[in-house]
Amino acid sequence: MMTFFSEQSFRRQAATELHGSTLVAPFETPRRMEIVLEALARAGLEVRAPGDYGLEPVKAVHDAGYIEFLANFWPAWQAEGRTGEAIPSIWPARTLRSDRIPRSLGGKLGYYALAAETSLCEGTFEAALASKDTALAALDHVLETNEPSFGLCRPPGHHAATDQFGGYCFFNNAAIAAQRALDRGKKRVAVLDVDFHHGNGTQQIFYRRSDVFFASLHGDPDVTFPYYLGYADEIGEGEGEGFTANYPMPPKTPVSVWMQALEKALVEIARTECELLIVSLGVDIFEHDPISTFTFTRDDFTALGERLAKAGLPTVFLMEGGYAVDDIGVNVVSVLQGFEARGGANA
Ligand code: Q9C
Ligand code: ZN
Repeated sequence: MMTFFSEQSFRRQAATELHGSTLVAPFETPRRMEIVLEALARAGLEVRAPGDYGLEPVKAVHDAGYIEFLANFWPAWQAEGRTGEAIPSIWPARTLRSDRIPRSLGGKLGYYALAAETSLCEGTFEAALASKDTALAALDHVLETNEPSFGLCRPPGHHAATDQFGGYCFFNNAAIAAQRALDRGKKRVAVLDVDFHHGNGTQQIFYRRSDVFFASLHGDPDVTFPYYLGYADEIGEGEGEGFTANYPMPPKTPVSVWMQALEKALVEIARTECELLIVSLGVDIFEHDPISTFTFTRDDFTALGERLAKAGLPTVFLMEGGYAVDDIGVNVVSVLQGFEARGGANA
């Protein structure tokens, strides 16, 4: 399987994450990438650098003001003499107005954020660009060869909405890749999100559309981030009704139960006649993940890859979460090797 990664992903080196009542070193650390790269090398998988796809594919999914905000924030913040990382502390919450975008950077920060754990710092925009380029290169490889691919995206993307960052995400890599697949002639694309957290951003971006089917298996938002989206009764709206499917599950859900939900999602993907599968591959469903509560073992990741291969679709895997740093490489490679072992995509 061909894999893609950009060294520019290392340019985000945030020092802080607001975790409970304290600032901690971010769970989403660049070290994650080193561990995955080592595992890819051990598995003999080739890693290529993506080309520069520019901002057009980003504009096809995200709001222009939001992109500009991310592009300009850090220089503007520094020009105000502020040296620390930026953390939002007020939002246009339910009882406030959201039809005005404040001129103040602090005001903009809350307007464009959906959570407070994700600090803005130097290099964040550059890393986010590299991450979407990685996704796009992985997509193009599948479109051009019909063989599967893996985009080692960092930062992750699935929490990023049309005009909001958060949950360690800035640009929605899976959505950007899905949109490009449509623009390059696919009639309908499936995004299957197996990250522990609900893919709220991907869902929001395509909620009223029928050309992308979105399915997410995740920790029940009643007790898990992002809390305010990902319930089973969210099935899409208007044209998009029937093109979103959510499978929330409680803490400690047995893998056998998770696999039954996967079967249901795959039935929907077949029903909706999707021509391409984009897997939002979060390995934070691992039993020892420090911020998650599912129970996957290494062998379960292999079984997941094997099962996805049986879907028989051209497939792009894109990295999302996974914070058990020492195990992230083995877990990712297990999925990819399971997929390949079953002749995934084009045996
Ligand atoms: N401070 C992804 O997996 N909050 N994002 C968790 C730890 C945010 C996860 C609590 C979790 C975001 C891509
Ligand atoms: Zn996650």
